[in-house]
Amino acid sequence: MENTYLKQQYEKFEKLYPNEKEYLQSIHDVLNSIDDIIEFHPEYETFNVVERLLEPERVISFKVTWIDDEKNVRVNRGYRVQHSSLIGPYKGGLRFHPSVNQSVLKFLAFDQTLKNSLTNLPMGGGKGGSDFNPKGKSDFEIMTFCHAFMRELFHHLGEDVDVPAGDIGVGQREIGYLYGYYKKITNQVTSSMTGKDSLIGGSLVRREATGYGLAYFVEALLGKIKNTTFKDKKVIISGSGNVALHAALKVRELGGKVIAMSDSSGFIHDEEGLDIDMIKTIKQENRERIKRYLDHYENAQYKDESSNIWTLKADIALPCATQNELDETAAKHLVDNGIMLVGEGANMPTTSKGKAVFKKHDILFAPCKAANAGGVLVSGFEIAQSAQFNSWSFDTINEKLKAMMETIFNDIHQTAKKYDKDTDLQFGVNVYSFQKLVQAMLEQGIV
Ligand code: NDP
Ligand code: 2IT
Repeated sequence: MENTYLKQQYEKFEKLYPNEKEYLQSIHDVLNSIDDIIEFHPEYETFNVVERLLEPERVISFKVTWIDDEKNVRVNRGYRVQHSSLIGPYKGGLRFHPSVNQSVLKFLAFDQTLKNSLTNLPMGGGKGGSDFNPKGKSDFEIMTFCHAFMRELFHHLGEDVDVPAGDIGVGQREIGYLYGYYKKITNQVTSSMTGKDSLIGGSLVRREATGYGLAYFVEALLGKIKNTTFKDKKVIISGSGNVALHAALKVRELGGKVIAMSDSSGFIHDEEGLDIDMIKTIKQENRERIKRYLDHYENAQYKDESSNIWTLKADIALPCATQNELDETAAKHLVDNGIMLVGEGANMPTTSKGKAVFKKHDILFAPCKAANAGGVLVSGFEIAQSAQFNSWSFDTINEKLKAMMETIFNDIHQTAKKYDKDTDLQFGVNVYSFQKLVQAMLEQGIV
């Protein structure tokens, strides 16, 4: 970063939030891109847009008290970061994972604000969650916790205020419990949460949207830049949750071969291609470890260390588990093994040094804010359908999703080209979304 104003701002945030390393990482990533265009925009400093955009509008933290199956009284921390309402109500998922803290949620909320601006729907950005660990909890405990969490969070929600959805550890089951309780205590049936089952007012394709959207984005990138497709490409996908599974299903449909997938304990590998339906049954329906795949396929291999998935040889890598899961060493392994493209399904899965390796070696890179925007896009469709008192068909939504992922690709690619950055989509996504938000900010004066 060269620009003095940007450097001062970054240093200010470093001093203010020295322990929030994920948040600092995500803002550094964006400021680095803005550094290349700020000379054309003196108004950024005049109106101090950087500090105004980086600082969340509101950070809410609360205590969640609940009772487990053994009648122990348990306490967890709950949060909602309402980052920006510049272009609409706060919108973004809830994460239940022991690693959740304010830094993680601030980075996620900041990135969500930029991501949501790509969708052309009126959605601001937010993120929330808890350090509650859903692993090993009974269904009753999950429901009890969701109710206790919502007992605090409901004060801050509303269809025109803040509309949460799912993220790690929060899927359709948890959204059902959260939404049911919200409805009970507010006596309102509104689109105050997305990701619901279609039976209770949710949208078709929301479950599939992030993974499918990632595959559509990568397919657009492959076609436009390399004149090729997923067909016959070997693909590694980390994670085996909502995003990873639906990415795998769509990659398979598009003719690619998924040779490895993981969970937080380890990864499975089969050069002949994995049975994605079996993984779905194991992980989604039975909520078991991915290792159980070996019970059904003796020829597959299982290794304990999930990060070693990146030592495999493949054409395409899709990190779909969590932040900073793909570091410099992993990136070097992928490059040495001839990787052609990396597409980020998770939020910030590649470390800054990992990204630098891919850039140095001209590896095609689909950055998360764009590549995983399909989930929140279909959340936006869910809000639209509720407002219309209507529901759209699977095919209609799927086609809209595909078309919008292609539009997002074009928008950020054009931005990169405009500034002679060729295929640097990391630059393209940061600059495109930042400029949009600054415009929205300046429209509204100093508020
Ligand atoms: P899920 O909870 O459904 O799945 C998460 C997967 O990642 C699981 O396989 C889990 O393994 C693995 N995982 C989680 N934490 C770690 C860790 N610390 N180390 C290794 N593996 C880990 O979550 P989603 O699929 O919804 O989310 C995955 C990523 O995609 C996240 O970064 C999320 O923010 C992002 N995302 C999600 C969207 C959505 O609509 N759901 C939208 C856009 C982005 P295990 O089973 O062992 O826990
Ligand atoms: O990171 C994300 O985009 C999500 N977890 C989905 C957010 C949403 O509101 O659907």
